[in-house]
Amino acid sequence: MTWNFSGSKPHSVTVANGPRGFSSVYWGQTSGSYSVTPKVKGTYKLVCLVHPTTMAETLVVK
Ligand SMILES: [Cu+2]
Repeated sequence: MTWNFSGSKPHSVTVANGPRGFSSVYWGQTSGSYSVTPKVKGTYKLVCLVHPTTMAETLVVK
């Protein structure tokens, strides 16, 4: 999985709940990318720590 950051506002991608934790830089990035290869199956609830109430997604690793 790769997330690309662009634009003027910083964002992060962080596991809020799931079988394993991972996170990009918690204060957010405005450029570049973050990659992770989840090796543990399960459901990962992801949030942007800069915008936790409006930016979230679910990743299911089978
Ligand atoms: Cu954000």
